[in-house]
Parts: sequence; structure tokens; C-alpha cells
Amino acid sequence: MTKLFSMLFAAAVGLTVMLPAQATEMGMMSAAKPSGQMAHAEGVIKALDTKAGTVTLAHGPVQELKWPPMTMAFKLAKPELANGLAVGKKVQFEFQAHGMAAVITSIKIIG
Ligand SMILES: [Cu+2]
Repeated sequence: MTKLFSMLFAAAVGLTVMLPAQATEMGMMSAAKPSGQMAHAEGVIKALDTKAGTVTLAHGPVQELKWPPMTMAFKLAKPELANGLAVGKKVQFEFQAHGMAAVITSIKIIG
């Protein structure tokens, strides 16, 4: 009887120890990740694909995301954003980053 009691006691202690850990894990899982981070940069248009709705930019550093300068493709949030854009134009733009994928929400020619 004593042996059984101590086994139950040990099991109960084990459960008590496990529960807070599980609660913490669940809390972390329910914490919503941001859907995207807004950032802005300047760059030069290297390629433009109005059908695909993408623009390839050689952009400068992006402080908000700690991105180094690089050349990459951005998706345009709306087809109208491509209006007036042309290869070789210098632009200032705002975009929403999802990891390494980025969607331009506004863009204007500055040179
Ligand atoms: Cu980039």
C-alpha cells in the first residue's frame, strides 16, 4: 500500500511539473506572428514584368529589416503601381516583407 501510494505520488508530482511547461508551449504557439513588416528603401529598376506584376530592384540597405543592399524581385500589390515605371529609373518605395518575399505597396520615381 505504501509502495503504491508513493508511486501515485511520484506520478502526480510528474504531472504537476509537466503542466507548466505545456502551458508555456501553448502560450508561445498562440502568440500571433506579424503578417508582414513595413519597410522602405530606394533603388534602381533593373527589370519590370507588368504581366507577372513584379519589379526587380537594385535596392539600398533596408534599416527596418537589416537587409543589405541587393538586387531582388518585388511583387506589386496593385497592377497600377507599374504605371510610369521603367528600367533604369530610380525609385523610392514602401513594401511589406514576409520573410524574404516582399510586396510593394507604394512606389514613386525620384530620378
Ligand atoms: Cu532585397
